[in-house]
Amino acid sequence: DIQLTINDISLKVPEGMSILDAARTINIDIPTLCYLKLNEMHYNNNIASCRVCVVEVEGRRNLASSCSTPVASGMVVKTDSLRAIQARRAMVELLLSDHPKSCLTCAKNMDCDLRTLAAELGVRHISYEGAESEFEIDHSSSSIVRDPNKCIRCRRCETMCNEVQTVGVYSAVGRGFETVIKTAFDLPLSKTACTFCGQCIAVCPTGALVELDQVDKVWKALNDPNQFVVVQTAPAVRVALGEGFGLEPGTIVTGKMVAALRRLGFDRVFDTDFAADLTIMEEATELVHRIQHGGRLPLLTSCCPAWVKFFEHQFPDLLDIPSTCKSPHEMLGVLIKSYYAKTLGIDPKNITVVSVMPCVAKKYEAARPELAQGAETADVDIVITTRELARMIREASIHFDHLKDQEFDHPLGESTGAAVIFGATGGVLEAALRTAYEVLTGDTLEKVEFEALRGMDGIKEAVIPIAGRDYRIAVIHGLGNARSVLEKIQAGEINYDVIEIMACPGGCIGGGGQPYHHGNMEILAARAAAIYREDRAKPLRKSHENLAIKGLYKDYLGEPYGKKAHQLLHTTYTG
Ligand code: HC0
Ligand code: SF4
Repeated sequence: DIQLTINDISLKVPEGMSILDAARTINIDIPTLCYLKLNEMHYNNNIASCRVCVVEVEGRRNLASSCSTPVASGMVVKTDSLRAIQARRAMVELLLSDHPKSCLTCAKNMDCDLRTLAAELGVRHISYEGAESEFEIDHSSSSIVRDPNKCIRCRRCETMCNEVQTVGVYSAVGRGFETVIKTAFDLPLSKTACTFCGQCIAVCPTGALVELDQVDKVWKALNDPNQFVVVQTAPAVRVALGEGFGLEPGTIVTGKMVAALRRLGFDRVFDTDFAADLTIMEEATELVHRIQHGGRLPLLTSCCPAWVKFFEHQFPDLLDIPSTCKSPHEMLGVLIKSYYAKTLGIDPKNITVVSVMPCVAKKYEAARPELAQGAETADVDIVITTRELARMIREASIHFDHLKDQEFDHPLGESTGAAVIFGATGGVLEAALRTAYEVLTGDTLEKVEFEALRGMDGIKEAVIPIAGRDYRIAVIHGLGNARSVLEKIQAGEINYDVIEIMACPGGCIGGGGQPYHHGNMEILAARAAAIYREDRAKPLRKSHENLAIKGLYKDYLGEPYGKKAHQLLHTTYTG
């Protein structure tokens, strides 16, 4: 261990630790801006470019960046000297000198790390007059808006996209204050290999990367007397939406969310969880079908649109292995426009389906031609994120905290515990196993929890024996982890029967459209715990026990994986 002194406190820390981390062990906080470390994701942006974390080290002439300077024996550090504070303030002033002064109207407004830091450091004027840059704003995609003028060159997006997701959309060009973060050949995002996972948005400290805001489109539909507006909510939204109203991370707000959606004026409030149960019926039958007919294995889950776009770009030779199941919210959308429209006697053209998702890639997914224009109408018309829903609720001046719990509408609001766990990494396969076990053995599964599939490990594996056959299973989250496993499959080094892949670390609970975690990974853990609590509280915890699903097959769809199901619930991929 290394002994040093920070602000007159003597401490011992392991060799190699940074001054910043050492200070944090004794609850001394040093402000940071570009620095971000997310252990659970193996993400570390440590480029020391912003110099906001500078401290004084006795005997050194220059201030040291605490994030990148390792501790040394006998070191004497001052984190709060006037010189350090003034230097930090000067760095923030310099960043603000060429930053657009549109904070009042910026989408990141209350969530901006730069703005928070300026306030915390007491920046009261900007001494430097820098010309503001005039880059074009990239509106090319249906998921993400990129405003390079608000970029502060922290390179968090680059680290996330290149190292964690291994998509490699961004790179830094130039040096020092002249650095610009660009896409290859300066192409608009829609022309790159971007998967729209939105993880760059999740780590961007400013408004340089935000979701495409579709709140006004929803307001318009709600105010159109000719439109019957149906909303559905993803599993992960109910365990994160409360954070938008200051509730503790991990607070379950399902009932309040439903009440808020009714107050906003939606004609029906349905649950994507219903379609998650339906997905289990379709996907489990598809797996059994492949095994019985010598189809190609592994079967890959296909509910994550960023993951789908990733394999379409990166593994075009594997296009026949993903499940052909549409993602649950698309399934629910098409059922609302067909089955439910018929029940109501409404022309599907007069129905608007809005999905509330933890995800920004779902916006792009809903706009994919085969899901949006191939049919007479789109499966899903508008997708908003958890953050956008929180904004809508605030715009309507609803006191979220005071709402009384309400229930989803019938029948497309019925769901089991198996559906809600879709929101956490490992949940889709755990749900599938609960059903596969009972269908294949005819026995009752007493212990429904599959602990081996839970938790934040990037790649989890299990071998589960069912009815005399061993099922080899893998659960992966994060696109970099997915790439490494798929490359091994391509090379014939390993194989599985079925693999769940989610693009975002933690699964949907960590989606790019969720309230910002600002680097606090305990928030993801709290959301995951809430997902599993919600599952335990459900009277039914296996998808095939969902009575509304049974009714749907009986009255409308026929057999799982049958003709009508194929027509409505399955899709194709293009390389
Ligand atoms: Fe997910 Fe979904 S679980 S992708 O992770 O499958 O976004 O929450 O809604 O569609 O159900 C996201 C979350 C969903 C879908 C479901 C799946
Ligand atoms: Fe990379 Fe995902 Fe951001 Fe696209 S959305 S640039 S894939 S991190």
